[in-house]
Amino acid sequence: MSKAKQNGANGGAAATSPSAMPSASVGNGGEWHQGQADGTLSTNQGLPVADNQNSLRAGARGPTLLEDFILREKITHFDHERIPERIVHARGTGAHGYFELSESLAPFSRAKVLTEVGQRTPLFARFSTVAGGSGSSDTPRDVRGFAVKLYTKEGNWDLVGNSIPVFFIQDAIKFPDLIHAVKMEPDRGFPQAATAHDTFWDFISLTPEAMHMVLWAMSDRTLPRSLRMMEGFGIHSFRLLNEGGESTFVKFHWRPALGLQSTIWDEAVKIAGADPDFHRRELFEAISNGQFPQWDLAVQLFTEEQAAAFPFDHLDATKLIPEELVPLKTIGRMVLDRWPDNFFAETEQVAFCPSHLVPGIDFSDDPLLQGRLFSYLDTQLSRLGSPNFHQLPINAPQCPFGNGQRDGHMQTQRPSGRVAYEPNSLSTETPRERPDGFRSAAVAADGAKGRIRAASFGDHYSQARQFYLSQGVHEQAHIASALVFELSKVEHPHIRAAMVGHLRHVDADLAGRVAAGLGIERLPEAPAAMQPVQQLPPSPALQLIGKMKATLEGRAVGLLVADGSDRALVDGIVAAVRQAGAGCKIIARRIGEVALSDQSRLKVDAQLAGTPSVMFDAVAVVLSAKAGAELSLEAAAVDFVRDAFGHLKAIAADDGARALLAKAGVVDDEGVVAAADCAAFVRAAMTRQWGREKSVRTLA
Ligand code: HDE
Repeated sequence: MSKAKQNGANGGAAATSPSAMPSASVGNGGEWHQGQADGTLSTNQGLPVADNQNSLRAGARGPTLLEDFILREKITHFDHERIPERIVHARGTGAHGYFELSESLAPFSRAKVLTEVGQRTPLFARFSTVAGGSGSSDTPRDVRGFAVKLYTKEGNWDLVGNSIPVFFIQDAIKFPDLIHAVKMEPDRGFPQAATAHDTFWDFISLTPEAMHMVLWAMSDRTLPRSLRMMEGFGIHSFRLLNEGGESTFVKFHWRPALGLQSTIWDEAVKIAGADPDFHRRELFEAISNGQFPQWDLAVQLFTEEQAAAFPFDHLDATKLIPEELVPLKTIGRMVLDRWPDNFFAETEQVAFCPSHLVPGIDFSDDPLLQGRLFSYLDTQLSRLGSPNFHQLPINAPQCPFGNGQRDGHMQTQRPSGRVAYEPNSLSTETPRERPDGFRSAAVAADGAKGRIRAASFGDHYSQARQFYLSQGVHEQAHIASALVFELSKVEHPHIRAAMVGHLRHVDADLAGRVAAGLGIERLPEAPAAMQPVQQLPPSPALQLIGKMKATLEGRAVGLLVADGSDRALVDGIVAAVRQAGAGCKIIARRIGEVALSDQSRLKVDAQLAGTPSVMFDAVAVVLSAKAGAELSLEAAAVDFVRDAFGHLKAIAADDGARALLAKAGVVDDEGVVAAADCAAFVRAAMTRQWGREKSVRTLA
C-alpha cells in the first residue's frame, strides 16, 4: 500500500513532526492531490468506492437510506466547505515566490533575511481589496492589501501592508468603527465594496485624522490597472536591531518593476462588469506565461534623533515620511513565480499576522500597530477554527519549530515522549530557549496610565494638503471628481457639507471645486483644527500619474479585425506590440478564425461583445472598408472604440476603420495614429493621452 493510501486520501502526511516539516511541500502538489495514489476514488477513510453516481435506495424508485454513509460523508463535507471569510480583505489572490537580498542591512539588523546577500527566501504574497466580500469584484475604488509571508530560516516574517502608505485612523480602538462604517450598511445589506455611501462618509467627516488617507483613497492609487503595477507599504515604523542591540527605525516599501499604472474611474466601473476577476486573472496569466511579477524592497532608515526633528510624529500611521526627507534604499527584490495549486488550501487559508517577525526586527509603539498585534491571531482562531492553523502547510514555518504546545482542534502533529513542558530534567530532546533568540528592543517605557492621544498626533491636515499640492493637474482633477462622485451618493446634506468643511483646510481650490460639483453654494465652515496647518514642501514622489513609467511592458493591446483585414498591417502591429513586451489579443465579432486580405486564416482570441476595450491598454483596428461600414452598426464595436478614446488610450486605425472611428466620435489627436505606423502606435500606447481628457470628460 502506498504512503498516500495509508495516510488517507487527503494527504495526511503533509505536516507531521516539526523536524520533518517538508519545506518543499508547500503548494508543490505531491501530497495535496485528491484521490489515492493508485487513482482509486475512496471515502475519507480509504474505502474504495464502487458507485459514485447513485445513492443507496430501497428499490429503483424508493427512498434513500440513512445507511448510505458514503452519501452522508460526501454531503457533510460539502456542507462545511466554506469557512468564515475575512472580516476585511476578504477578496484576494496570491502567489508563491521568493525574496532575494541584494544589499545587506548588517549594520542595522541581525535578521538573516536582511543580511545574507544573495539568499533566496521563499514567500507567499496575497493581494486583496478591503471592503468587499470574497465574491465581490476586483476593481472597486479601494485600498489594496499587500501581504507577504517570508518563510525565513529564523521563522516566518509577515510584512502585512497596504498599497497606500498611510491609514485612516491613529488608534486600533477605532478600527471596528471604521470597518462597520465602510462595509455594507447593516439594515439594507448594500452597497457592497464601495465607500460611496452615508455611513462611511459620516464616520470620516467626524474623524479629521482620516483626511490624509481620504485624499489618497480618492486619487487614482485606489484604481490599480494591475496588481503587478502597484506599490506596497508596511505603513508603520518598525525597528531594526543589530548584533549590539542598537535600534534604527525603518519603513518598508515595495516598488513594482513594471512601474505604476492605474485605470480611469469609468474604466474601473466597466471592468467590474466585463471581468470581475480582472486582477486575479491578469496575475494568473502573467505567472502562467512566465512573466513573473517583481517588486524591489526598499527601506527608509532613520534614527530616534532624526525622527524627533520631523514636522510630524512617525508613530502616527496617518503620516508618511516623504522620500525627500528620508531617501529610499533598495535592498532586494521579490519575484512571484508560482501559482498556488489550490486556492482554498493556500490563498484562503494563509494567515498573516504583523506579530510574525524574526530576531533583528521589532515593532515601534505606533498605537495602530500595537492593536494589530492582537487582532490577527485572534481572527485566525475564528476564521480557521483552531489554534493549530500554523500547522497548515501554507502557514507552517519552513525552518524547524517546536515547543510544549499540544492538542487542540485539528492537531496534525504527533509529538512523542512524556514531556511537554519546560524546564524539565527528564528529556534532553525537548525544545529549550536560545540566548540568541528573539529579543525586544530595550526601550524605556514609563508614563502615566491613561487613554491618551499624544499632542504630536494632532496635525490632521498638513500632510493631506502636501499630498494634494504634490499632484499634477490631472490627478488633482481626478481627486476632486472622485470626491464629488462619492459625496453625491451621500443622502444626508450635513455629511456632504462637513466634508467640504474639512477640505477647506486641505486646499481652498479643492473645497471650491467639490462644493460646486455638489451644488453647495456657500462654502461650509471649516471645523476647528487641533493644530495649525503647516506648509510642507510638495513631494513629487507622492505622484502617481507623474511617476508612471512610459512602457508597454506587461501591458495588453486589443486588435480588432474582421474578414478582409489587411494581413501586413495585422502582422506589423502584432510584431511591434510583442517586441515592446506587451501581449496582443485578436478580437473579432466571432471566435474561431477570420480570413485576412490574402485569404490566410488568423485565429481569433476573443469575441468582441465579451471583450470590451477596457481590458486593454491600447487598441488597434484594422478593417476592410466593407467590414468598417458593417461594424459601424454594431454597438459593441462602436463602444470598443469610443471607450478606448474616452479612456485616453492610443488607437491605431487603417482607412477601413475610419467609418467606425467617426461613428464613435473619435477626433484625431496625437494618440490616434495610422495602423501602418507601428512605431508611432507603440510610442503612443506607452502612456495615456492625458491631454485628451478635457475634451472627453468634465472633471470637477
Ligand atoms: Fe488589517 N486586518 N487591521 N490592516 N489587514 C486583517 O486579519 C486590523 C491594517 C491588512 O491577505 C484581518 O487575517 C486591525 C493596516 C491586510 O490575509 C484582521 C487594524 C494595514 C490584511 C485585521 C488593521 C492592514 C489585513 C482580517 C487596525 C496595512 C489581509 C483577516 C489596528 C499596514 C491579509 C485577517 C491577508 C487583514 C485587523 C489595520 C493590512 C481583522 C485591528 C494599517 C493586507 O485581523
